[in-house]
Amino acid sequence: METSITPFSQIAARYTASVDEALDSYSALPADCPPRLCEAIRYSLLSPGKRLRPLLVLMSAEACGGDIAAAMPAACAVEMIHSYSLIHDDLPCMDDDDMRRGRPTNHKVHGEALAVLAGDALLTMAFEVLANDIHPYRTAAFCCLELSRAAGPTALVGGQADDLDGVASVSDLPRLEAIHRRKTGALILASIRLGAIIARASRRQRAALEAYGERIGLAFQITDDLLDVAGDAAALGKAAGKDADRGKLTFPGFLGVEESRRRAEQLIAEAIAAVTTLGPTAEGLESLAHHVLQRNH
Ligand code: GRG
Repeated sequence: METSITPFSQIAARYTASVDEALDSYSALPADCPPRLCEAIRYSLLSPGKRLRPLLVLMSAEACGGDIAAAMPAACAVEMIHSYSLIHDDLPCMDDDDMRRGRPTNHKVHGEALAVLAGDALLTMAFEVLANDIHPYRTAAFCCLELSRAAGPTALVGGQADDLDGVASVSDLPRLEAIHRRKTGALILASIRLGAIIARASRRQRAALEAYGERIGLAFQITDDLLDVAGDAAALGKAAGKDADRGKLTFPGFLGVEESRRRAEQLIAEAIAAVTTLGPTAEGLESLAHHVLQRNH
């Protein structure tokens, strides 16, 4: 008998419309926010990204028997942080990119100053959303702590700082992995932990999710590097081949394409093995893990 696996796009569609609706509502800011700033915020926040991190929050909560609606503010908060980091990453003083998600980058449309402020606003809004909309307050405080650590100087911001001067100084694979664990992995892991916190996951559930999250984060970065080598700019919505142009050290640069692919496959297999212990409620996380390997953008 053939076993039918539900395609990821179909599983993701169960969540993305409500995530987009919630992001739309959170960014419909009152008149005290200057309209130009509001437009710049919404330009990036509502642009068509994969919503991978919000999906991880919601699917992790669901995997632990939690309520998706209760986790939605946290799903939006991580997307706000992600969106701010992309706006700032694209600035001329950082990666200087013209295209993101198939559209001109925020500063190309709104100007550099407003793009910086839109990023600042999103970073701040993320914590307001958690503090205001996660209940009870104690859970909100845990969520704020988790997200602030993942977005802060020892994780996202620190990883980005290292990456900026990494062109010259990264000389070994463990160091490259350490940078990506902070720059990309920390927010992915935090997304999973937020879902677990809100769903009041047990110690056993948390351990399975941690093992999953660590592997997914690294595999995601490896496939990101592979797409930069071999991806199609139209599907990516941004230029391909930029890492090599900038002399950036990447996983394919260290390991070669074949070995990088093999490594990503192994990480994904381990991630899936960890999360299947949670039973059928982890279907979404399993499907997302397969998708990380198969994605073309
Ligand atoms: C500026 C503090 C600061 C941090 C920037 C996000 C980031 C750190 C750098 C982006 C560079 C990059 C390509 C990193 C690889 C992993 C990554 C974050 C990819 C983009 O995430 P996706 O693929 O994007 O989930 P979408 O557009 O689908 O949301």
